[in-house]
Amino acid sequence: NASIPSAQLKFDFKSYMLSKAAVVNQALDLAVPLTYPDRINEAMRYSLLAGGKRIRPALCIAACELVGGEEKLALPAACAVEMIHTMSLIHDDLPCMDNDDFRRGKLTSHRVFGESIAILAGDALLALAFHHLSHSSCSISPALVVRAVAELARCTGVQGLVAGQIVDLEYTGVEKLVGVETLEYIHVHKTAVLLEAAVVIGAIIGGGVEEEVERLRRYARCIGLLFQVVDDILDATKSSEELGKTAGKDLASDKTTYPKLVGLEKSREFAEGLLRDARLQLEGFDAAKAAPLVCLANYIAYRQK
Ligand code: GRG
Repeated sequence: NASIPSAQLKFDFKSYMLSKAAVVNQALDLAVPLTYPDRINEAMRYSLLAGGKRIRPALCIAACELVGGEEKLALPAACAVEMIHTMSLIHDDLPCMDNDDFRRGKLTSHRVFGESIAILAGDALLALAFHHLSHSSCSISPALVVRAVAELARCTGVQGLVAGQIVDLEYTGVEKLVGVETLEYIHVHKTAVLLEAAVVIGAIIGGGVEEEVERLRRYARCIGLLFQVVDDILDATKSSEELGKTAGKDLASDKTTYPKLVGLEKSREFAEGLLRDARLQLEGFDAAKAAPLVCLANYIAYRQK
């Protein structure tokens, strides 16, 4: 711990995450009122308020605060990112994609509302995300809001989540392991881009200068890939008891993971390197203000699931 600044050691990460999640949950609740036509609003609310960890909104708000912006400035953007995340989960779970029955410990949207409503709930959340972001506080310059909208659009479409999903689908059911480059392409596009958008949009909305925004982009790229490498390591080191609970899902069989390609030791070294690089990007900032983002990177690296 000797190398960790005392401001970061003192920082209460758990309380920070709980307080950001509470603010975001309240704003998301207000963003989707139960108006006519009820069923689609119910479906949107069902997935949006299903209790995700709210990592992306926390990243967005933390980046905004780090460059000197207030929490409330970033709140619409933080909600917009979570709306995109939620819609991507709804579509990912569909029978034509991963065909999952459970998400966040609850039945998936299509299992509760049927496939048509689940697709439409995803579509509606996608549109609402941009609507919400474009209605950010009028104290933010319209030019910054447009930059944020462009950032979110890029990471959502064919340069982002959609690209990751399509390449992932191409290799689903293929027995051969994919190469490291393809695996990284899938991880970067399916997972890292949205974490990057969350951080970068927060920094833009908070009024960060170009150099700060780009430093935070590099931080986010590292933690985005780290998220998936750690996921792969956790999959590889799951106890046989835990594997039993997920029997029927293709955890151990056909999915390519970093440990399968390069071994557990090299995967761990890769993860450590990504965490180091992420933290390096934060070194130029005030240590106390950077504490939430340092702790978020540590959380992603050391989480147990
Ligand atoms: C975006 C137009 C558009 C379509 C969707 C289906 C699809 C294209 C993309 C799939 C994206 C996907 C499901 C990526 C996985 C992301 C991921 C790491 C999820 C888990 O994130 P956590 O742990 O989850 O933050 P919680 O539940 O806590 O929010």
